[in-house]
Amino acid sequence: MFKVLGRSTTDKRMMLRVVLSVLLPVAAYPSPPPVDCSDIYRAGLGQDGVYTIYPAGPTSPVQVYCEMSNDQLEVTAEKWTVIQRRQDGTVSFYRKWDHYKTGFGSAAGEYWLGLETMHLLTKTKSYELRVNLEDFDGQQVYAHYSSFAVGPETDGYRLTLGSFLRGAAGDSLTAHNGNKFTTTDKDQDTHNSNCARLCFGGFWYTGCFRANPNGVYTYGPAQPATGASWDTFRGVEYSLKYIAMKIRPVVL
Ligand SMILES: [Ca+2]
Repeated sequence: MFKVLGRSTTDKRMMLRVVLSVLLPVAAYPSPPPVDCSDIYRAGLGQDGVYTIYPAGPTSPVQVYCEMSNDQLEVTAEKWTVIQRRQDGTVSFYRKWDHYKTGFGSAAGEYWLGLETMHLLTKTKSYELRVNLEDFDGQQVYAHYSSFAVGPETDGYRLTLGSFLRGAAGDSLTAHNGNKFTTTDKDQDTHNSNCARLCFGGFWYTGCFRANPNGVYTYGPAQPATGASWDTFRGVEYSLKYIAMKIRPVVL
């Protein structure tokens, strides 16, 4: 029976919050503002799409794509925040340090969220990573990692990756663990030359890569190895149809 009389003040506040979350426009959140897509989902917004998050506080909005739907086997309140996506070649990823730092592209399409935002996100919560891939034959695979974090700019936005957990894509990212980020104008890789220039992207290059998600979008076979590739899926000389990197808080 739905009991109205005798409801405690706390209950009434809860009800008010639920009603407000339904009635208020998308931009109006209870404080603190959402930091990632999990927060947005908890605020009552459950559709996949573009939302605004505030990893650096209420005055610094960032547009992001949220994947809210669950996999069949994964029913969890933690939702995916897409940090990188390639799908049609409409956005150039051959960019300099400042662009990789602040982000570029469109959250509705191809984009890079930005190293500073990735750092702010991953320093406050523990995140896991999934990379979704598709080739031009329609094969869809993924690689799932137990954790993902990006260090501060003063340490070159170094990548700290957990273990490869599962996924038919195989593990092409562990080789990049512990590396600083390299762009055409900032060489922090272990190669004699600059891997961003050699491979036409920006990434946590080593000497140079096993995964090149930010390489050139070139529709399949790519020689030399400059495409958007994943070695353990189609090899380094194949540019994939779709690559997306996404993170969500780890359920403890
Ligand atoms: Ca180098």
